[in-house]
Amino acid sequence: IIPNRDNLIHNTDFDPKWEFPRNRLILEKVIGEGAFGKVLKAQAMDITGTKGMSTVAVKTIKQNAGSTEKDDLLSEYNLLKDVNHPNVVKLLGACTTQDGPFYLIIEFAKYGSLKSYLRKSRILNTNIDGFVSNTEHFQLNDRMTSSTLQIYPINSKDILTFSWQISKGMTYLAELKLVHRDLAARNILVTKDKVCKVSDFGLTRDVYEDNAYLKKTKGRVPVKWMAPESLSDNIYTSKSDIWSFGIVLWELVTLGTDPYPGIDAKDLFKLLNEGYRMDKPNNCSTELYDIMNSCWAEDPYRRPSFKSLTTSLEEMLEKGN
Ligand code: ACK
Repeated sequence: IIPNRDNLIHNTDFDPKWEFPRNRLILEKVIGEGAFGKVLKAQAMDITGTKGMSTVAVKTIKQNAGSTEKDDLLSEYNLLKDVNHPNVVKLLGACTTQDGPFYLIIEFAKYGSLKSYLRKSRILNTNIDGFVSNTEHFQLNDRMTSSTLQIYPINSKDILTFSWQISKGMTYLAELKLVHRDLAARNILVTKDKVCKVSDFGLTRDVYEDNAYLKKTKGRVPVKWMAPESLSDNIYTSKSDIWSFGIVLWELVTLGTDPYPGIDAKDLFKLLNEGYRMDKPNNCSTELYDIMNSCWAEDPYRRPSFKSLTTSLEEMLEKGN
């Protein structure tokens, strides 16, 4: 189906390789909603060579969104075209014709974000002595009742496996010289096979030359995941992604607790400068805590690379600890 010619005039986002006709997309329901963006569950007919209907996720922006949000989604689209890795979310297509809103079509992750998956697992983990340090109340929503989804208690091997998968996805991105800038459990998806995929590339930027992206204006800033040099000088590199990965490890071990509990985001920079770091969570091995701490080295050059982290996590998995 060739989109109406009139809709293509001035449409610089149109890319025949990825364009998907709107009339082959059936939107089902909203599965995530932010201030400016929305994620919907949908069915797509005959998408990327798959015959028949496939369940997909559609990302779009709300009417009240400004140009920054639209630009972020478009930059996510352009970036996803060039990535292909089992631990990075897959682009399936996009609807860019001007007879409707911009839709980014990505693979559907049955278990949603890693953050919500970890928190749901708590219901089943609370009886395991000492496993959950923080038993905040959390309810399953209608999309994920325990009868429709098999959520199992998470053990330390699962935590290592998830960490290893995320590290592999990030190794791939770092090799492509891509800096994610918003690596956090909320931006990692868990598929039906319980595979973690790095997602939400709205803030990702290509980095050239000195591997640093200097953010011009203060936008949305995920302070508790940010490296000190990002907080002070807006410097983002794969080494600042490593810092965020350390926070993700902490989120994993604590089954989705918000980092730096009880600490106000505005006080964090000073504390970090004074050398403050989060303590070892109760159920965390010294080995894994050493890894997260190495990600939080003040000097970016003293932090490990994703490649070496992948190897360390792999060795820990082999040893079975
Ligand atoms: O944790 P969740 O249920 O899973 O809530 C968030 C919400 O949308 C906002 O990001 C969910 N979400 C985002 N992308 C996808 C996807 N590709 N497949 C399934 N759920 C998704 C996420």
